[in-house]
Amino acid sequence: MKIVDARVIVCSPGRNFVTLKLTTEDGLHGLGDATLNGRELAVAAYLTEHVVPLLIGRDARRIEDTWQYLYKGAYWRRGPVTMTAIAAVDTALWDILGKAADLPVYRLLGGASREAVLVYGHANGKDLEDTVRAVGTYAAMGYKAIRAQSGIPGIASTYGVGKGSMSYEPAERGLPPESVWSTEPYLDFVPSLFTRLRQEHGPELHLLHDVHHRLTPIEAGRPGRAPEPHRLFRMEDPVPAELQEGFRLIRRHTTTPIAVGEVFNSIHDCQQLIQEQLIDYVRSTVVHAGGITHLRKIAHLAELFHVRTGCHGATDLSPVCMAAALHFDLSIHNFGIQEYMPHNDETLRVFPHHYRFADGYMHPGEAPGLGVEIDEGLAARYPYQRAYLPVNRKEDGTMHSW
Ligand code: CS2
Ligand code: MG
Repeated sequence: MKIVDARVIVCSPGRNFVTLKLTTEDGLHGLGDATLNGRELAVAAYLTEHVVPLLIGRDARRIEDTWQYLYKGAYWRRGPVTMTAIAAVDTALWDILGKAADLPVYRLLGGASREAVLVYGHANGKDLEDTVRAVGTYAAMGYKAIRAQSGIPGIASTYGVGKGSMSYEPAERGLPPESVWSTEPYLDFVPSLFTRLRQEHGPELHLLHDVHHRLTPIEAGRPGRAPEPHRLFRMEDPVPAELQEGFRLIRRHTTTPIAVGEVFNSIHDCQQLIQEQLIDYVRSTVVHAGGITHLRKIAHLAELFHVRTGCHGATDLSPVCMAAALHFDLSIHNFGIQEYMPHNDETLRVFPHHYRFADGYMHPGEAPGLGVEIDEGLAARYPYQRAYLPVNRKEDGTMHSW
């Protein structure tokens, strides 16, 4: 089953997406997401210039061997651009294999370990009461798990707090906007948010919170410890994770479960975190961590150490990645939770898909392969537009995030 065509499709139906489409001699095709927020064209060029020529003529069924060939054969290993490119190839090959076998990908991965995938939605508010209302809106839509992010008195703009719509987009078109961060008002504010949320919404909802790498390990102990009586499902990205041993310090100060890893691209980024049981959820997902093949290895390592998965699922991950993540989530034993930020309508039209949400859970559907396609004609109507994530500085002008 030789690969005869490999094409990179870049489109921007509200935000930029890079998609790899592989076609085999039998006329089957598979899709892989290759979107790296704010650096999209680097991956597109890596694929077009350096990977596509290696794929033509290869047997599409040799998924593991192709992964190893692209990873080890390049000499230059790891890194977000490389691993996103490899992920796109890997995802497209699983899609093709599913179509060839006439089975949804989760069945190729060992079958369903659960009936459906628990997801969390993003409730954002400009201030505390607005956030309390937003959590209520998500609960009314059936979400069982909700991430609460709020504007903070004393901080002009807070990353991760949307601008009122259900599908806010963290990247902004043009050159990167800058925002200013101040730790003290944040630390003072966070405990009141969770006290108020439990008062209003009771004990049942799973409540999550994302710190977006803004703290040091000792600072992170406080927003972990203070809400302990309110049982946070988890605190995400308390600190940047280049220094994996830094999480030892957080562990000493709080029993709130810790999630990290949306920026990880390989098992080596989380090996120590997992083996020392310094985290509870690993957030890496298909598109940025080398595809389904590599993410399964991360999950299997994590399973040995009581760490569960919690795949990144923001809008910069295309519906192709979302579908792949749901097949992965449904199949692996140590699944924890899946992030879900619905895409805008244009994106959903460009990527027709079978996955669905109902009552707080998602399912990838039963279509062969991933169950997602790309409407190339429609995609061509949305050309690439430069966009960046905001840059964050401290009040004295120093770049933030250590
Ligand atoms: C966030 C994202 O979804 C999350 O948890 O941290 O908004 C993230 O910052 C973006 O996906 C980065 O591309
Ligand atoms: Mg996050």
